[in-house]
Amino acid sequence: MHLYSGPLSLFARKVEVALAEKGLGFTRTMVPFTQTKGYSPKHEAVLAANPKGQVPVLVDGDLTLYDSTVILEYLEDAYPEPALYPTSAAARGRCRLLELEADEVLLVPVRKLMFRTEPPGPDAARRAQQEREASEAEAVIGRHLRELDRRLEGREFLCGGFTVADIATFMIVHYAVRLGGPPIARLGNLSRWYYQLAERPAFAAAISEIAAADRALSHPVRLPAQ
Ligand SMILES: N[C@@H](CCC(=O)N[C@@H](CS)C(=O)NCC(=O)O)C(=O)O
Repeated sequence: MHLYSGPLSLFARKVEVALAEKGLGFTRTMVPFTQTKGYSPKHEAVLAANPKGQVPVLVDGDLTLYDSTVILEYLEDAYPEPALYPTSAAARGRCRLLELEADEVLLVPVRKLMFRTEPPGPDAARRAQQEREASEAEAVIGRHLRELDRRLEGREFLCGGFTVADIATFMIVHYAVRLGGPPIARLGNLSRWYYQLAERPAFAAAISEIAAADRALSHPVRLPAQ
């Protein structure tokens, strides 16, 4: 299998973690990314494979797929062991919804913090406006994190065993933390879950590569005390 990934793409990291958790080998192309130009100019193979021009793109033999959720579902169908989804229809539905909440709901306010890794431009008023919007977004993120903390009360994972819901939620929580979002230390259930996942080799590798990419590419973010 071959994966088109990005150094700071949380969606591509979801796929990398799923591949590693399933013990599947793959080769990888890291598409170019900078904090000033983003993914522009886009990688030709990604443009050819994905009308949205986004990573991740996975090639498995003569099959080419894009979108992390579609890719994770394919991996489960094609390589079922170890399973990354629960077995019952209801539990699978809940698990998919939690993945969607991470990828599409919590992403919205987390996006508002992403300017912090860009080099500060000369326009101080714009930066101040971005910081005001970021603090509104942080309030939304804080509420979402407290809800996750409640959901994890008495639970090791978000839906039964370890699933794609944990992978997607971990990635967006990790991005919120890395972008200077609300600290998770006082949320006992959430931080226990987060640090346990961070020790799994697939997650540890992703965290370490994201940190290396930040050192190489990103403006340093001042993180609040945890
Ligand atoms: N829903 C898609 C989102 C993919 C996505 O947003 N990819 C970003 C990197 S994290 C990208 O390639 N952005 C470039 C662009 O949108 O032009 C997925 O789950 O794969």
